[in-house]
Amino acid sequence: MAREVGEWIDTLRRAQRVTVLTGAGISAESGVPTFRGEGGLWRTYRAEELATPEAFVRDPKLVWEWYDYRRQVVSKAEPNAGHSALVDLESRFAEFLLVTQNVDNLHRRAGSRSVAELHGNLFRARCTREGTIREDLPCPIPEIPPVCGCGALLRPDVVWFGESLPVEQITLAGEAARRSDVMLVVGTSAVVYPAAALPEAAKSNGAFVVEVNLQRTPISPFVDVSIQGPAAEVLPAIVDAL
Ligand code: BJW
Repeated sequence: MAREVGEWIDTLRRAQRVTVLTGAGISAESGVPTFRGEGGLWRTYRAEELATPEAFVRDPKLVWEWYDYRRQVVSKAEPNAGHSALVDLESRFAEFLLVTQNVDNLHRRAGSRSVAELHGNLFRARCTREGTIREDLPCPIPEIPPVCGCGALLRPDVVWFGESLPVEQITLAGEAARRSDVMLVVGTSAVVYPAAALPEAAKSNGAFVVEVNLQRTPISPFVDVSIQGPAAEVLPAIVDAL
C-alpha cells in the first residue's frame, strides 16, 4: 500500500484544486450495501427495478419499503475511516469539492462540508404535487407510503433513472472536475451517467486521476493510478503519506 501511494503522492501534495467523486463503495465498510455486486439485492429486486419513477407509480408502497429499510440501515451505520480521511483532505487544499453519488448522508455526518450530492438524500422526502421538502419523517416511517399534508404522496428526494440531476449540484461538480489538478474516484462502478463522465472530463482537462476501488472499472484504463483496495484503508494511507 505504502509503495502504491508513494509513487504519485507528490502530485497530490502540489495540487491546489482537488475533486473527489465517491460512490457506494466508500460506505461499504460502514455496513451499507452497494448497488451492484454482492449484497446488491433487496428481497429479490435489483436497484434498477426500484429506483425509477415507473416503479414508484406502479407500487409506491414497495418502493417506500425499500427506502425505509435503507434509511434504517444507514441510521444505525457510522462513517468509517475512509469518510474521515476525506474530511482531513478537505482542509488541505485551496479548492476542494467532494462530489458524491451516495444518498446516505455519511459524508456530512463524518464532517465533510464542501459536498455536492448528485443523487439526493435518503433523509429528505418531497411532495409529488407541491414539490415541498420534508426532512422530519420518522425512521422507521409509521405508515407507508407517507402522505403530504396536502393529501398527495410523498416520494424520496432522490434521483431515479431517467430523471434529471439537481442542476446546481451537477453544474458545481462539472466545473470542479474540469478545474481539478487531481481527482480521486472512490468506490464507484462508474457506470451511471452523468456522474460516470466526470473522471473523463477531469482527465481531458489535464487532471491527474486516481481511482480507489476493490476492482477494475470502465474508467481504469484511462486513469493515471488505479489502487485496488478498500477505501477505509487506502484513503487514510493517502492522508498519512501527505
Ligand atoms: C469498493 C468497496 C470498498 C465496494 N472500497 N471500493 C449515457 C450513456 C448511457 C446511459 C445514460 C447516459 N446518460 C444518462 C443515461 C441514463 C442513466 C444511466 O446512467 N444509465 C446507465 C446505468 C446505463 N442515467 C440517468 O438516468 C440519470 N439521469 C439523467 O441522465 O437524466 C437525463 C437523461 C435521462 C435519460 C437518458 C439520457 C439522459 C439519473 C441517474 C440516477 C441514478 N440513481 C441511483 C439511485 C439513487 C437513489 C437511491 O440511492 O436509491 O443512484 S442508481 C444507483 O447507481 C445510485 C448510485 O448513486 C449509482 C451509482 O452506483 P455506485 O455508487 O457506483 O455503486 P455500485 O454499487 O454500482 O458500485 C460500488 C463500487 O464500489 C464497485 O465498483 C465496488 O467494486 C466498489 N467497492 N466496496 C472501495 N470497501
